[in-house]
Amino acid sequence: MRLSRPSPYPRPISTAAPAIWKYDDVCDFVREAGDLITAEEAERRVLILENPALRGQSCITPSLYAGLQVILPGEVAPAHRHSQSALRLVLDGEGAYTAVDGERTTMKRGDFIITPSWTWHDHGNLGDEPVVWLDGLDIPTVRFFEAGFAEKSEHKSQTPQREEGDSLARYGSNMVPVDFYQQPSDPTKVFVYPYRETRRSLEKISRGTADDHFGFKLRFVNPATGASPMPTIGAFAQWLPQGFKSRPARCTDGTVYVCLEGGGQAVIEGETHDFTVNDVFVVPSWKALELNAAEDTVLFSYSDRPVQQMLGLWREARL
Ligand code: GTQ
Repeated sequence: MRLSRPSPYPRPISTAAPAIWKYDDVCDFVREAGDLITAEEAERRVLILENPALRGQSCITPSLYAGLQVILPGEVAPAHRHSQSALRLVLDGEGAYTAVDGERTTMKRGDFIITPSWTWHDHGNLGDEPVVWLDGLDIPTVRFFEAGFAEKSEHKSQTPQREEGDSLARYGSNMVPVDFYQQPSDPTKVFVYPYRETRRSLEKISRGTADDHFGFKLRFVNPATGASPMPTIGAFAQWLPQGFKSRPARCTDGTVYVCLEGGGQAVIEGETHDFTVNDVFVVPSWKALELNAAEDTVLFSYSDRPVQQMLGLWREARL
């Protein structure tokens, strides 16, 4: 036994550090990884973006994982499923697909694709160039709860059961099957949110008045419930018009940002990080973030916000 005072801090002091990964720099490592090992040998060939203050823990925030996955022409990342939920944000190259529970989707740059908990998934590259995407998973969250299961399929690739686009037509076109109902904690059956549509929405609303703190920011939802697409990871997209300078804001969800278009500066607790296309940066819990856009900029982001909200813990402060 130990006598100690269980003293909560007056406010969060994150163990994670702010950090940025410049795509130009990591690109060489991604290429090198492609030479060292095949996707099949690796099961998943991924460069983990490890938070510099959380060495050896394979996480970018205490609750979330981030990695850059690369798949070369002709390769297959074999089918498996696990308790951990995953998102993909396609960054570079064309011609890859990901298959989720029997339906393939062609991966296009900026597409936000999900593989909810315990769904079968495999990836393949039918094109003629390497394809790179960012993986975001809730690995540390599932590890915290000691609730993880995983299973490999006996088949390398899933045989498509439905035509490409079936899920989007059935669940993602402002309609759902007539007898289909879900709880907010159920993951969406829409497993791709095409960038073409995200961008069109952002561009359209950007003609209005920007929010002082967030510019034009939307959250991705399960259209059947209005809740987060997956219960453990929330995802967002925002448009910052050229010249926009946000006011600072803090939130309790440590957040991973990816620049899809444009570029500018992320000022985290007063420290400036220049970002441009495909750069990834992380803002730990309760660190103040200011965003400056040098040109019209699109940011994708993800965090554990839905978990904190379900637990009644989430807070935000607009400064
Ligand atoms: O694509 O299934 O980055 O299982 C880490 C674990 C990707 C995946 C990762 C995974 C995957």
